[in-house]
Amino acid sequence: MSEPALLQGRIVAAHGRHYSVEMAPRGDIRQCYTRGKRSGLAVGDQVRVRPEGQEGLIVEVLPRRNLFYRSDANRSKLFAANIDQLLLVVAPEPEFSMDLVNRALVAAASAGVPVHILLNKADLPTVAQARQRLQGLADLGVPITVLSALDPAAVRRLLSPLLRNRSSLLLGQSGMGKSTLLNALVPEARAETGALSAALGTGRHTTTHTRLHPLPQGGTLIDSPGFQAFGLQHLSAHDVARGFPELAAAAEECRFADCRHRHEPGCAVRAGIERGEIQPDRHALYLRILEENAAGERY
Ligand SMILES: Nc1nc2c(ncn2[C@@H]2O[C@H](COP(=O)(O)OP(=O)(O)O)[C@@H](O)[C@H]2O)c(=O)[nH]1
Ligand SMILES: [Mg+2]
Ligand SMILES: [Zn+2]
Repeated sequence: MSEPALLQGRIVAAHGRHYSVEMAPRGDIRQCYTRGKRSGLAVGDQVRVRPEGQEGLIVEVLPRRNLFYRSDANRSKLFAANIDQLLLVVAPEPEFSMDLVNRALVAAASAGVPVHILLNKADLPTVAQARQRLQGLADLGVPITVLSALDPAAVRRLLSPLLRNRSSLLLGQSGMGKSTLLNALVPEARAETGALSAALGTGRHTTTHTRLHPLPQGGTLIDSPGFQAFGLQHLSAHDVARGFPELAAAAEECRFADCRHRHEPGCAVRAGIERGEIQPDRHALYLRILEENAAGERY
């Protein structure tokens, strides 16, 4: 008996070890799974599938352009593979965490993925303050678009050129408006939106799965669940440094080549902070990530 031919497709949704795969070339969706304990597949992955009835077994993942993920001491959370850009969604209310934004920037830098910040809820008066909090990142060259997901026509006008023919990952804390933005761009997605329920933060309306949506103008948009933590345990000290290009640039002038920019004499990074050229919160986060990662290695 001959084996059925392998099919190829792209993972468009992930639920544990079950994946929805959009099959080439017709675009029909097939429910697929992996054998044994194998996980580590992400939305956006190109895979080869052995058909088994209506379902399929994923037997191979094709090489990735990139893989964007976070990792704590014990486990990794894969966000998406093969993306062209990260759309990092922040909002004034609930107040976004600068720490999480900076961590996402570090993960993106090490995955080689460009980031565009979307400051949502521009209709709220507190948006000016939120924009001010982002000025330091704007100064570092991170593009920022201010918009309101409640105005779908404006969202489409502002974002269409950015999204066309690219694969974009929407990422952000819960409540920032990712699903509302998705609905403005892909009305058929009908993503559930809503305030987080106060009790235990277990919102009925929160997105629980990562899902890829084709865009009407060409390209894809990936919606992901919110996150409250963003570990970077998978990054080496060198990778972490790449996420802080302004520190790396100053570090060329440190007296010691192996300067860790803590209390060493002749540290150009600390001098830059004193002159107001380097943001102290970014430097503090850099040290904190290195400390976390060093502690994680001991587990
Ligand atoms: N005022 C205002 N509220 C918004 C805007 N975008 C989303 N929201 C609200 O913010 C809440 C969270 O939105 P949702 O899209 O579910 O956020 P997600 O958790 O990031 O997917 C919902 O109550 C939305 O109606 C906006 O531009 N302005
Ligand atoms: Mg959502
Ligand atoms: Zn130094």
